[in-house]
Amino acid sequence: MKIVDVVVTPIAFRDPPLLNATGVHEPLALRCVVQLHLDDGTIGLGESPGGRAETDRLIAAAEAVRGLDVFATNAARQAVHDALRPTVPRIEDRDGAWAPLEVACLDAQGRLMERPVCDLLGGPVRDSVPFSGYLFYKWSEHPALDGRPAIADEWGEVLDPDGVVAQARRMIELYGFRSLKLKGGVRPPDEEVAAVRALHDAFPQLPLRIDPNAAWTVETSRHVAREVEGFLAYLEDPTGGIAGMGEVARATAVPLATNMVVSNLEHIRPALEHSAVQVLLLDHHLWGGLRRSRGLALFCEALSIGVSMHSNSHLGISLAAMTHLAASVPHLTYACDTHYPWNAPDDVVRSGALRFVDGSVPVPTGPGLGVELDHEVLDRLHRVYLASGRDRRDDTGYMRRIDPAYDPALPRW
Ligand code: GKR
Ligand code: MG
Repeated sequence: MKIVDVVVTPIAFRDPPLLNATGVHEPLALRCVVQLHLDDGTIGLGESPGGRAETDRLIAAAEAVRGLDVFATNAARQAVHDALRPTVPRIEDRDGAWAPLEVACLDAQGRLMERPVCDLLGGPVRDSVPFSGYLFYKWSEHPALDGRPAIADEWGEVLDPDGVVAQARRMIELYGFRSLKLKGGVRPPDEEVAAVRALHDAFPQLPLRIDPNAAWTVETSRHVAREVEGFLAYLEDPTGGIAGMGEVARATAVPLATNMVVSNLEHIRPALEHSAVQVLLLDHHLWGGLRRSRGLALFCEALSIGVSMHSNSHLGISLAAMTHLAASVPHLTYACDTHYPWNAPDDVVRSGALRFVDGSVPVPTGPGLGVELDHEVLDRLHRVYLASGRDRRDDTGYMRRIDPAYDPALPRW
């Protein structure tokens, strides 16, 4: 079965003002949707991070797979790398362009064989995949700017421990999450420790994690680790760099997790040498697709490194792919991250195939990813993208428009 065409559609969808260590989410998040057409009319879907550079790389990658057999994914990845290597030096960026194509190939293969993508990964080891409630400090609204009115959302302002607990309570009520992650690096570290402590007091049975995206020095990270030892499941990217993570790890029994210091194969050896990472977050968008991510999990299993999953603002094609992948990984030791609750109102997939039951997403059972594109929504989100004039994610630039003195330099504390 030949790939005869690949349609890449950049889209923009609503995102609340979620705070992180480098600024605040803009009113629109950017993604790309891939529709990969086979010669028999079958169409496979994929989703990737968006923006001008990402879209251009994806279009170039799509060109490289045109004419190839949809089952020849090893050769297709090679073709993408060969085509991009002269202009795209980072392997993560080349694999980032390949990843949504691999997902679309697997979706198309599954549709051809009338089997779920999970079956193409060896079949499920669980029927549903646990996700964690992803908590964020946030503003109550996107402030009025450029003559545009303020945009409020139903989640309100969250800037203190009580607000974090209230947000968690609502997330749990709506989705049934059985573990929680707080995006940190926003408030001074002792306030964030107070927030995770308040979460622990409110939900003593739930595993907790905090991720300040390297906003803390080694010393501050050690201090936080001492404060949370005993009740935190893991501490994610407390500080920057493999050596720094290693220094923190030596001082605490709390496992350190990362999606920042290990993001390609070259990082693995130094991470092991520094004993810097006890939990690795898979991300098929970064690591070149579902099959390579599954391979990474096997490697973690061999080395007794825990496995979780990273997320960024995303829609249902990605959620479906993440679910199929996680369902096929025996060594999934923590609930996966997902931003989906923040972005679900603008989903491009038809409702029905994806749902949360007690914090877990049942693996879609239809052929391929098991989700169908809503073409009306896709067209609308594409028009929103075009009208936005946006070409990249810029949390810092957006924050500086509201607070010109904002300094994104890390570590901050
Ligand atoms: O959405 O602000 C955010 C997160 O900080 C995201 O950009 C991170 O990539 O969730 C991610 C993480 O775990 O580091
Ligand atoms: Mg992280």
